[in-house]
Amino acid sequence: MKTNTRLNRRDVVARLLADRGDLLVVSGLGSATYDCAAAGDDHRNFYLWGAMGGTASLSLGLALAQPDKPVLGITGDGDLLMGLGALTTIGAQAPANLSIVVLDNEVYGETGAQPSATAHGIDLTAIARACRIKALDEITEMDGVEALAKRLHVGDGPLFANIKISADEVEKVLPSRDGAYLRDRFRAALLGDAA
Ligand SMILES: Cc1ncc(C[n+]2csc(CCOP(=O)(O)OP(=O)(O)O)c2C)c(N)n1
Repeated sequence: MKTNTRLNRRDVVARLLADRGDLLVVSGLGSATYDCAAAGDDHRNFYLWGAMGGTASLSLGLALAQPDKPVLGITGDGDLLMGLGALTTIGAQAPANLSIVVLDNEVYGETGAQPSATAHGIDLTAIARACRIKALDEITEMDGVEALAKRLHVGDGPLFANIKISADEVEKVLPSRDGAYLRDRFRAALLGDAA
């Protein structure tokens, strides 16, 4: 059923990570990181606390290094817009195991909700398609999130999805901010004794 209410970011991320299997997750600075932590901290989450614009490129590197594992880069529209060039490299390299998901609230929420380019109609889905990335139609309903959650594991990417979410502020859920710790536990979870 269609609704006029924007999706809640916590509901969206909780659904995407509910049956995560061996999904490796890179989350963008700020809100996307809080959402992933709220869904349940996991050693296979790599939280980007800084490096605005870096989520898509870091996810690409991880996907190329770990071609047998599904990789999800999940971030805000502001973060993706800052590193938009990464989409061209993702399209050129075409890692089948990579998905980039944008939580598009059309603002730079963390710094006071200044409107981003998507508030002015700039179409990230069209940009991803121009980069030869398999972009789903823009998602505005939980049914679409449900379908996306399954696609993350299929391995026929690179996949892109822009999800329109509410710009309402939600409670901050802060995981560790110790970069060395986050790196080491991620490596150990992924590589075991070889880490
Ligand atoms: C290079 C750089 N510029 C600016 C900032 C300040 N900053 C932190 S979060 C943020 C907004 C992020 O917006 P978005 O990715 O859309 O996430 P939202 O908080 O809206 O979910 C900004 C501008 C930063 N951390 N790094």
